[in-house]
Amino acid sequence: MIASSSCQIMRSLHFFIFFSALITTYSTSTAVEITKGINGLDKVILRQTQGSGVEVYLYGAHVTSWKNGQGQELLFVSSKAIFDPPKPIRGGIPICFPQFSNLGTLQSHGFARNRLWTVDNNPPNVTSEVANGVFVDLLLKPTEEDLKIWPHRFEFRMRVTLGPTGDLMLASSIKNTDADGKLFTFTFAHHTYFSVSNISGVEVKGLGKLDYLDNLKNRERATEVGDAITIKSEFDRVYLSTPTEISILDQEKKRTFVVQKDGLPDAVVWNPWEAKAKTMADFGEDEFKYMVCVEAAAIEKPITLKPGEEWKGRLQLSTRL
Ligand code: TA6
Repeated sequence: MIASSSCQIMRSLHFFIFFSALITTYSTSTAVEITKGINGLDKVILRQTQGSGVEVYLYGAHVTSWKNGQGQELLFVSSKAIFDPPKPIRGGIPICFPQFSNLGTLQSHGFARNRLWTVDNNPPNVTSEVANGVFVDLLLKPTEEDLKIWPHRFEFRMRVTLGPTGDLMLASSIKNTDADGKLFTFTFAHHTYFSVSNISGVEVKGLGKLDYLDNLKNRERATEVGDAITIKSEFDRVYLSTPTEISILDQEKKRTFVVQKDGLPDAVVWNPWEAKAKTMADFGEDEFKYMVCVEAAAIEKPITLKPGEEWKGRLQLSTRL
């Protein structure tokens, strides 16, 4: 669709009005700001009065920073991360869609993480899901190029909300907007990289006694024997049908991350450890000690949407001492 110049002017005027209104509304206590990040890539910064903050790049709708009220960074981003499309950003919260890992014909983890999303300046509802929450809506629709590799029309809307106490919420809605009656099927993950003091002092809780697929053994199915998971070597497992709450204990910092999820039945736990870390150009050799991925996901049972149907998924991250 070729937009006329007056229509483009109107749209950017809308864009400007929406953003200045947003900044004005929130400038006293909380803030939403769009600015330039690394390599000039656009990013949105959300701030709360008590000092917490979130940064999300339009490139990949990729959250790259989540800070608590003391300004401490809670997410891991590699010192070697590349902010240069089409390379995905190593760290933060990449979105794996419409394919997790190599579960299909697309590139690893699909294409949503290396596409440019737009800010939705007419969000369906302007009420935050939490009182005094500050949010931004990001939108992804397939380009003609995308349709060549994945011939399905969809609308992916993700609302990034920072709550008044610093909780981070990612609410996703994916609609099948195909006019020709074609259904589609996808797998999904929020590939969250948590920043930890030292992996040797980390415990992941809530996945005990569950079945999992071991990605290091050709997705062989097995059952978790322990209650709390500790990681002492390369680790890459998809835990199936997990509880809606998982926690990650960082003993050294005496900090617990709480992962709450809806519509995302599975959870991936990943750490590349030493040898694999050395093979990753955008990852520091010893950085495996300072991160753990715990990924809210829908993998075992792919999601199928008929035209007009919508899937919703929700991730809420918080910390407790
Ligand atoms: O989520 C775990 C995983 O699928 C691992 O197998 C590993 O490949 C990791 O994701 C990173 O994938 P990436 O494509 O970002 O290098």
